[in-house]
Amino acid sequence: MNWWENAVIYQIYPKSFADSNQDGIGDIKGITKHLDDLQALGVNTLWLNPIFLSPQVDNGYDVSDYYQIDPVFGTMEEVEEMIEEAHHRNMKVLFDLVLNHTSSAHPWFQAALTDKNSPYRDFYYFEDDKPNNWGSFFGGSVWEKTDDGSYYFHLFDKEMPDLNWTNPSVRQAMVEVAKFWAKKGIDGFRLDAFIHMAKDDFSKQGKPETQDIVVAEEYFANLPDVQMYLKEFRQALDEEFPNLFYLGEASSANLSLALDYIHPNHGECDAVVTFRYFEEREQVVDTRLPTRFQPKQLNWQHFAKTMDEWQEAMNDIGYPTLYWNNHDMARLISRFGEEKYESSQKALATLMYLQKGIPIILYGEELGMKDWRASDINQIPEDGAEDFYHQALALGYDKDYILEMMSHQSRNASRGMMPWTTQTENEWLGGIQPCTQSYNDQMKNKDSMWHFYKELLALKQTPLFTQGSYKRLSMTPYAYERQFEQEMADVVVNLEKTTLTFDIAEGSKCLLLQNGLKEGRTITLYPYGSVVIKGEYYE
Ligand code: TEU
Ligand code: CA
Repeated sequence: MNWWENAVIYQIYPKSFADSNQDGIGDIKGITKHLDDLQALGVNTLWLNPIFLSPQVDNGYDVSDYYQIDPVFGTMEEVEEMIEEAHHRNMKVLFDLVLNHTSSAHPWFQAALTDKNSPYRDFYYFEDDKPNNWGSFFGGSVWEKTDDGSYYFHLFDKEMPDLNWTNPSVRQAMVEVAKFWAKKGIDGFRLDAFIHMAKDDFSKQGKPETQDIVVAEEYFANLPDVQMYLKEFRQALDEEFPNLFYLGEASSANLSLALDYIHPNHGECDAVVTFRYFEEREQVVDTRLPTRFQPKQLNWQHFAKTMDEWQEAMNDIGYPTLYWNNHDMARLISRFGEEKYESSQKALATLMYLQKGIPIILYGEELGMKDWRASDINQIPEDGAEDFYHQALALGYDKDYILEMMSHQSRNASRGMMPWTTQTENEWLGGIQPCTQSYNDQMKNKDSMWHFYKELLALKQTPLFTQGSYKRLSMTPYAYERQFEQEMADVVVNLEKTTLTFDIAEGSKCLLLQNGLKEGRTITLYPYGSVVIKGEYYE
């Protein structure tokens, strides 16, 4: 069995996790200091968002040197110490590897930019004329004009030029980066935006009938060559580092592509993170305002159906990833069930993490952390934010109301400072972290979210809930069965506004009951109640 089949991953956004030197920004030493706390929670794998040298245009996803630690986070020695200390506690460490692009400050790009004959020119995509109308994920064209009149390609910010993976030297250079970190003891990589590594022919237009800029994903997401690059990348590492775990970020991959990416015979990723579970519905509060910064809600029916399809399809092949939150989306708890937020979060965690798959918990989720909130419009740098704000003010909305509404839709929504103590400083981000019960307070309270997560994760790490097969029992209530050898368990979660009752079989036992009541064999589940029942399996 591969070690990662039992992984319970904890995602750390380093800037917001723990600040050891009081400069207002989280750092490596802060992480090392809290390893015991994470071990006590029951997580066994850490994934850190990028910590490499970076101008921080996109919070570290713009790397200017893959071999150096950004001084804001600390030193190489501190990173080595963190890895060692994690390993002492039987915890694995995953780094975030940005393969698709570098920072424009990277020496490769600087060489490419200043000298057309430099061998690094071909590390990126340069064109004499603007070849198409493709749009960048961060707004505007993917093509940026340089001083000499040529254009270079960027899918994200203009300060994040895309690497040209058709160039063997690029592929080799990235293998070297991965080897360097594997030698430092890293246990695997989260492959950032890998689905974009291959691009289609630049002569194709987004929507041929228009000259408008179009985010034409069909030309730069999930193209077949992506799989070729992945295989080659992994093969180059496999011999020397056979136990590395590859967690691919495959945001827009559908189920069939995801199966391709993770199939054990393909030698690509071991698991992928898809964004497809979560379809959002707009909850427009005012039609006079653009929808971009207005509330969105999860489409539950879509979620329940999609999740079931992924669970079923991967049952015999591999492991889906299980998560509610990451740094690119608002925290679930601020999008759902806010009024009953404590019991709804417990119910949702039970539902999600006891399914088959690898849990990925975003730091602070175990404390019930809510979305960060801007206190000034200049803390929301997204395109169109200023306009929206002034339009809403002109319509008579209150400043705080507007900022709160907008914050949930900002890229920084889930990136607030971890509330270790009652003080939650947020210097790098500004704004405030709405006060959930702090870590310290939750330690003293046996009914706290933290204690609930600890219990849940302990359950998760038994073979029944890691290796067991999955079968959906019903969509409403959300109920499924896990089975492993002679053991089986049913997980039943009530997301309805009404109370449900049902009887459990003779001889079965209640492993976890939350927001419900057991009288004899009858279980009553209140809204957002959940129960885990363990029985024996008979064929
Ligand atoms: O995000 C990538 C990402 O979500 C896109 O690739 C996605 O496929 C696209 O928006 C289409 O839906 C990662 C990081 O998680 C994010 O924080 C970075 O900003 C980004 O890559 C660039 O490195
Ligand atoms: Ca610091």
